[in-house]
Amino acid sequence: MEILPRERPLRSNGFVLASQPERLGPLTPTPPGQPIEALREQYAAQGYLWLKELIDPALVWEFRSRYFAALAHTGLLAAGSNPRDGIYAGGGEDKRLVTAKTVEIARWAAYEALCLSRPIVDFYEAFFDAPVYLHKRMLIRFTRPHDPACTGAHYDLVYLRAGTDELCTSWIPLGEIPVEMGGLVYLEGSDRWGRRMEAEFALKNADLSPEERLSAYNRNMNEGGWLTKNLPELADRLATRWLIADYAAGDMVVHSPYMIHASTLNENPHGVMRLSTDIRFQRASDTIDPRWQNHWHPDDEKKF
Ligand SMILES: O=C(O)CCC(=O)C(=O)O
Repeated sequence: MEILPRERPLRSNGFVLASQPERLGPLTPTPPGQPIEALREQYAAQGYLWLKELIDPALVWEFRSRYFAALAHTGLLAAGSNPRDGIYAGGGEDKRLVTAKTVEIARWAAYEALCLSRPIVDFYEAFFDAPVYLHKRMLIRFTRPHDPACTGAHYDLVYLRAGTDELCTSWIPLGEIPVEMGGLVYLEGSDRWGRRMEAEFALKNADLSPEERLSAYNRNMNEGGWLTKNLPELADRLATRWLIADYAAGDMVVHSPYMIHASTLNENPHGVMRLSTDIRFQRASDTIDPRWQNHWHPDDEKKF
């Protein structure tokens, strides 16, 4: 993917991502059919794998249709639009109904079945060389166009400190998510910095109570466990690039719990909502963070 000068600069939480080549670059795709040893090496070197064409796109589109159809009664979708397209009505949805329905969807067997579809489980069993566990707390997010709140820069272990660090997040686009629709962006080389930061936090947290030491919100962390919302400043400070991608239905990105990532603004001009899920896998025999052993609920953030 060539990073051409952009007509509209990428934005995140009100900050503009610098577009010069030393601060913005392409995420490296991994084509299908690579031997597992090569995938492990690439993951260790990059902190992520962008697995192309892993999942049957028809399954992904079917789930996207079902997801938005289930939310149609809330007023979220543009009148007369096809749920598969996920076109935002532009406002006026009943937020209470939206929350109730998304809590229900997080418990759907059909959602879990998608997350446990054969190619995903096969990949992880080969990658970990062991039977795997899917964390029960699975997140599925839709992003309204021009919603200014984007995911801030963070690494996932901040929320998962009570279990093994040998775990992976799968970030799965549920539909097409071109750069302009605000998919995940990854900070190049940041698995290394994430490990260093976590070691520093561990030292700073040493005198806290065991419960507080695990907390993403303790006095040594920023609000919400995020490192910052200022993505351009972080890339400058670490002299590195944000890596961007046009994600397709059927892709799955696997990232390490130390890899720093964030999201950008969904600027789709036709009102198309971004839909994605992020789920976590580890060896079934390793310690599991108990806070992740229940279905997602909007109030469960308090546990972290
Ligand atoms: O989808 C997003 O905006 C955030 C996802 C995320 O933080 C993750 O996959 O760990």
